[in-house]
Amino acid sequence: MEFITYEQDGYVGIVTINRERALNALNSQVLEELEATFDAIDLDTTRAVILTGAGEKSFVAGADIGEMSTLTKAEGEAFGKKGNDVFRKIETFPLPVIAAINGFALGGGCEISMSCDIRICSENAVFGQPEVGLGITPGFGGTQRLARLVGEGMAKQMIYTARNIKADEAYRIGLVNAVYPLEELLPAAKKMAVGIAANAPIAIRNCKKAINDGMQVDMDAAIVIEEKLFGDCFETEDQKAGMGNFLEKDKEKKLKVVPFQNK
Ligand code: CO8
Repeated sequence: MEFITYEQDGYVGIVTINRERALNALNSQVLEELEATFDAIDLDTTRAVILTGAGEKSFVAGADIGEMSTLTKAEGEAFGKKGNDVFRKIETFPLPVIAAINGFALGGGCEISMSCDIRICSENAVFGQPEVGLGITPGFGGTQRLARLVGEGMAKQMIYTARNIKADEAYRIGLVNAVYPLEELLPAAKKMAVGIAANAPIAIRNCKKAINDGMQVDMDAAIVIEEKLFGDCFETEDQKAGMGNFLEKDKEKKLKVVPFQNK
């Protein structure tokens, strides 16, 4: 891998986009390496993933403008699909993914953060969808996920004006859950990931699926999705251990890692 580094810290996987000389902009190779990295994450020994960018200035400064500048209509659509496929993989990844946004999150950078489950950022983070200034639409899910996250009116304002917003405004509109001094961002992301990892892994996976799938359908269908995934937790070692620990008053007992494939 040239542009992605992966590190495993206990139950937590840390994926870093590492193309600092281009502010971690996403070209085809970065997207391919990102996909291969997520494909290789061991679902039996990992319980949460952090996605961040290398350096102190940028999370991801967007899709690579140089690479996009000469695309034909068909190639543009194919490039959009390439990004969308990877981002959808992250969005539907069985484990929670926390975006630790350490600087610029513009265009495809804002979009990849929105495919993660949880976004936290540093004080120097800048968010925006500058695409219309470049003569294109947000093409890695921005027209869809931003409206779902911050509401249609605010999403339209950000996309039509192409105006960047700072961390405090991103926090105010609910685009990020918390803002930290830069040096505290990764420790905060790790602390959150470790907290998630201490809970029952099958239950966490089912919660992610229930929320993701339920948000796409009406409430009658959504609660059926929840019922199925709730029922699915029973008879698992997670459920037996989780409730057993409570009933035995043994809160210190760690929940066993259950192989994902055998759930
Ligand atoms: N693509 C390629 N290279 C980039 C990008 C990018 N998105 N962003 C920064 N770089 C490169 C610069 O070209 C520069 O390279 P070099 O040193 O070789 O000249 C290097 O990174 C450092 O950048 P700057 O010198 O510009 O650094 P500054 O601190 O002066 O400015 C900014 C930082 C404000 C972030 C500035 O670099 C910038 O405006 N970057 C572009 C931001 C942007 O517009 N992003 C959106 C791109 S469009 C997009 O993401 C669409 C997604 C959907 C695609 C769908 C496909 C069909």
